[in-house]
Amino acid sequence: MITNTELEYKGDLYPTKIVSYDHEVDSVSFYTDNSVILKVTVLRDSLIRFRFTTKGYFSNDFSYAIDKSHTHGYNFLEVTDEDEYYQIKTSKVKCKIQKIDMRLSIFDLNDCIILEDELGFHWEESYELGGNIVKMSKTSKDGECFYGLGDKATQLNLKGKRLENFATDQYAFQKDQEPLYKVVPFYIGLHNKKSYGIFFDNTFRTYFDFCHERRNVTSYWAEGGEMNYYFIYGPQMEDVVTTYTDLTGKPELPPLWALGYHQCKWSYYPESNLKEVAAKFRELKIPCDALYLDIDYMEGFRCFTWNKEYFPDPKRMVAELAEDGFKTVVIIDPGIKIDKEYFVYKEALEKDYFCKRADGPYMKGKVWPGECNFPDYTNPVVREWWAGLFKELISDIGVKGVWNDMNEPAVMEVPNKTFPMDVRHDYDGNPCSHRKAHNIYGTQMARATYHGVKRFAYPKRPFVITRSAYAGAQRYSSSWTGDNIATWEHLWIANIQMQRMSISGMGFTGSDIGGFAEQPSGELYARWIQLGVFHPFCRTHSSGDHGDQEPWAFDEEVIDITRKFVNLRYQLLPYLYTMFWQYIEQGIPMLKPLVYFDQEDIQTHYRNDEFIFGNQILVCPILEPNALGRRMYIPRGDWYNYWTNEYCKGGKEIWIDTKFDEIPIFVKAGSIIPKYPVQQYVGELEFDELSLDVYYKLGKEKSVVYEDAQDGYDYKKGRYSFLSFQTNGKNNELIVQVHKEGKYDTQYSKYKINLIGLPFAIKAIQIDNVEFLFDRETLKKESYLIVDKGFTALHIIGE
Ligand code: MIG
Repeated sequence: MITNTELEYKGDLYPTKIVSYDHEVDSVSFYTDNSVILKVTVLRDSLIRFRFTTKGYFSNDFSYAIDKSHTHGYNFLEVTDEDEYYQIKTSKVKCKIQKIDMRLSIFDLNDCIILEDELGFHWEESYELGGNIVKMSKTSKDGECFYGLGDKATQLNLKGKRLENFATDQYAFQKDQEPLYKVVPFYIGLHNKKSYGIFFDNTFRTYFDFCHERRNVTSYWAEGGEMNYYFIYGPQMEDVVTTYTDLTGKPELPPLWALGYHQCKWSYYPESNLKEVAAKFRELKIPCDALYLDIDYMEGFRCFTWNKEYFPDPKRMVAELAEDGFKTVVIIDPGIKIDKEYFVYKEALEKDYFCKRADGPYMKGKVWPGECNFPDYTNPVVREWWAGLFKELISDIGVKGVWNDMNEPAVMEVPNKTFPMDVRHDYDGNPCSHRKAHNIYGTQMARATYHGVKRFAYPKRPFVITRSAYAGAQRYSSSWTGDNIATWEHLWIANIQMQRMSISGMGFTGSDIGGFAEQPSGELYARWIQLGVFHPFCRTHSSGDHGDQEPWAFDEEVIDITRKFVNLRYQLLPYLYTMFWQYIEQGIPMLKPLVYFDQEDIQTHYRNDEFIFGNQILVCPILEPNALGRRMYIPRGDWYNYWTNEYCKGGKEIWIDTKFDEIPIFVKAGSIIPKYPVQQYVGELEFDELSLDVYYKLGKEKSVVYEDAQDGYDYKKGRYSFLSFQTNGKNNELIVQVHKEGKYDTQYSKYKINLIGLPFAIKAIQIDNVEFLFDRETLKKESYLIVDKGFTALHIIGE
């Protein structure tokens, strides 16, 4: 482990003078006389890879994180040899590499400095283990802020922090605790109103220091592997995040039910208990789409088996739940019980699929089933075998989703909580020790699980959730933030973690609502549900050992609040689904911290609590007990209070009163928010109207609505419906224009248009230039219109 003095370490080595370079297509390589090579690859005008070796040659280029289908190609590339430096210029940036010491700096085309080496690349040789500890330091600019890095339990702006990336089962983690379950070595820097990103694609244990050790220095280093990082230029944070997400990949659309409300506990058993939970949801009319089986459903915690005493006929049970609209999701852990009678163990042993120690014996560790061996998911043959194991669960029994836990990997009763570092891994044909494979083990497990579930769920879409993840895991799986605690502080943490995951490419994430460890008060649970319905993944989960955490474990008021907010989530499903579609298509984060929303407003740089849900809804949770309201920052622009429809001008901090059954929610003026009727589960109702909440604004605004069959793959063949709306508000007129794309015909035939904030009384309405007859009195009272969906222009004309 490296301590505070890493940058001053006397034994550090540095590149010497550059003695030659060559340029081949998109790559320029620079050679020093001490065998360092820097290979600069221009993937896009604003995406440049920097890869260093100290050996005089590069080892095989392999990454689990990079999505092979990411788009690359640049418009312009020019390499020039100046007196003191080489310059690589694209249509977005200039990169200068100093001849004397290989230090580099990057400028935009107006010569504004974006990123600059301090010591730059340096390294420490590691005699014991071989290879290098690779290090990088950059100077930090005045007022520079830092964001990203996945699920860190600390302030959104990482300035002043040192963070560690080493996937760890961190039960009941605390604020600022490091490291946690996931590893996303990607950060965003922001200074002079310009954003850039750094993705340090190195799976060894990594550290990031954002002006913690030294005020003007940002550094990052790894305990092994290569100094291999990608620089992404913005200048908008959106450009950085979407480019990063494109590079490391996007998921496919989840089935819509996966965006519903999920209920989990450790554990629901036996069958009658699970059925009671299901019945209670329907009785109380709290929508719910998925129920989870934690480890007790298995026979002695053996994966792919069932405890027949608790669940005598899983297939029948799963089918009965399905009839009532519930999908069943089951947990699967990586530890395979050492048991000669157990088919999974026998097969893996026979085929030699388990991880081995350096000297040959299988890696043995204790987890829930007792002594276990662990499949080497970094071996493609093992992944294929693992995928095949899901046949019975998915095809025969009808389970709809799989939950991968303990895949950091977690091992019990050992001080480092995981495998010893000498364990060997295939690493897809690049054999290595656990030092290198540790951080991606969980992702490779989730990947294998995803392929299995997908294969057997076909033609439906798979659903997978994982606890551990490395950058790129979003291609395969959703995730949750692990074992949090039922405290107000953890509600604060969850809010930030989800925003951070969202801008770190891994948007389909949620926290254990109410807290996993310990018992939430009704008030805390209510406040958590009020936030949780705005997280892409929305699940209540608890350890179950200190009382119940279903909504009805609390009093009537909390039950009503839960229903009200889960109902709201179900109404907003088309909005949420559209967010998801923008995420999978364009890499746009589903949750946007205020700094992402408006980086030019420095008021946003240190905000933590408020965020934008999708593009148009501003949400701010209540994070304290007994709150009668709170202070919050309304970002620049025009907003409406969701509850009162009152107009609110942004760009200021305000106090807002709230009731216990509300949290501050604002809608951007000009928006059109689509809503479905409340359903108890996705697909319960057939309905003939899509509600459109139209918020008047003086001027123009765009809104979009993506829909499809809600499951299956027809959307990839063009069977989707994409509506783009443009609102244009004038002093005495509101125009709504619609453009439709796609071959999917939605089930409804009408829009119910709710007019909000009109500054005038309506005199006339025209649809596609034809006078539309309406009942003045009802319109005045209800302020909505029912209109056939086929129109292209709606004119609302004032008195
Ligand atoms: O050692 O499966 O984070 O969600 O309920 C605990 C039991 C193992 C940890 C997971 C949690 C799950 C629990 N698991």
